[in-house]
Amino acid sequence: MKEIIEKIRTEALKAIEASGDLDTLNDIRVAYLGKKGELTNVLKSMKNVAAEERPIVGQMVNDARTEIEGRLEAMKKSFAAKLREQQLKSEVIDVTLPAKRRAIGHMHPNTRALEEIEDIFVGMGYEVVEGPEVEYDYYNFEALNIPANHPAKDEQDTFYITKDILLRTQTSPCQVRVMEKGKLPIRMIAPGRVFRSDEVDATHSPSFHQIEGLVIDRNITFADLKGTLEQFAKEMFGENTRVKFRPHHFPFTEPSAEVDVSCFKCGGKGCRFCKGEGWIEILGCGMVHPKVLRMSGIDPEQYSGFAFGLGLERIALLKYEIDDMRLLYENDERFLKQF
Ligand code: 2NL
Repeated sequence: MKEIIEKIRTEALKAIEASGDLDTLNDIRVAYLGKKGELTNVLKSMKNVAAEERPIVGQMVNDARTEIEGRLEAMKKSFAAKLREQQLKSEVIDVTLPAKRRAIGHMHPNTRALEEIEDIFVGMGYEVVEGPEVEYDYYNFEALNIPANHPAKDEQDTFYITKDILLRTQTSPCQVRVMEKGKLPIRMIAPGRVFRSDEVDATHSPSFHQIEGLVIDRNITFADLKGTLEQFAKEMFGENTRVKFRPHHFPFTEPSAEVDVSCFKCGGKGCRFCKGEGWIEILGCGMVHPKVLRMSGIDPEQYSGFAFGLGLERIALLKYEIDDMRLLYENDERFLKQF
């Protein structure tokens, strides 16, 4: 009997030393110490042992059991320690590594140009007024003296929604709505998105932005228009900027003009930037046509006014020296962050 117990003890201890993981340790516990385990079986066969031997055998079984349990526990602890060590190694975090940079939003060149232009006109006492992008044909064309057969009304240039409703092709409808209200004098700019059925290229897009200006009061003359736009050009492009008014035609103004500024790169000598011209076109303008005033309920005998319109993208491209309008619509962060 003693030999059997001794054999079980050495076998169990050998198995424990040879085991490689917690599962095997558990199997060993069941095989030797479990209800049907080998040591337990020894106790069950005590009846075959002589009575005076029983305490000694019992003591041996208990000692073997205690020893095996001790080794199992020690082994378990060493496995847990090894596992922890592995985890610490594999999950190590280098807290000195630089953090990942999160891309944050950036001011768009259009917004920057818009805010500069707004600041200049607000500084001259103008109000900023916005209006709907979906408009009546009346406000977009009729009220601006653009008759039904005018080429600007061509369906190829305008996005019509119904016969009478369209996407505005300019922000003038916003100004017409203000004139209709009849509160005079008016000193306003109308910035906003406009739409034209254009193919996309370096200088065209079906959706772009315009800023129109309108001043109506008694005794407003072309001199007021010239002075205002000259002041604007100097504030926008630098105090040495000169302006040139070239006669032009718009249905809603009479007389009308296009305005060039002296090239702010070469000062007017002619360079690559102004294509050797020395001048760069920036806007169109004129004295509000008497018919336009009358249609909106303003008496052209009492009041006169001037108006102008400029393309925001065009100004942004010029001012920030961007050579392709498409860059303004892609919102590539690598492009935007340069402004
Ligand atoms: C251009 C020219 C212009 C206007 C817009 C206007 C508005 C009213 C009455 C009269 Cl309510 N005129 N706007 C006047 C002259 C020119 O825009 O080349 N825009 C891109």
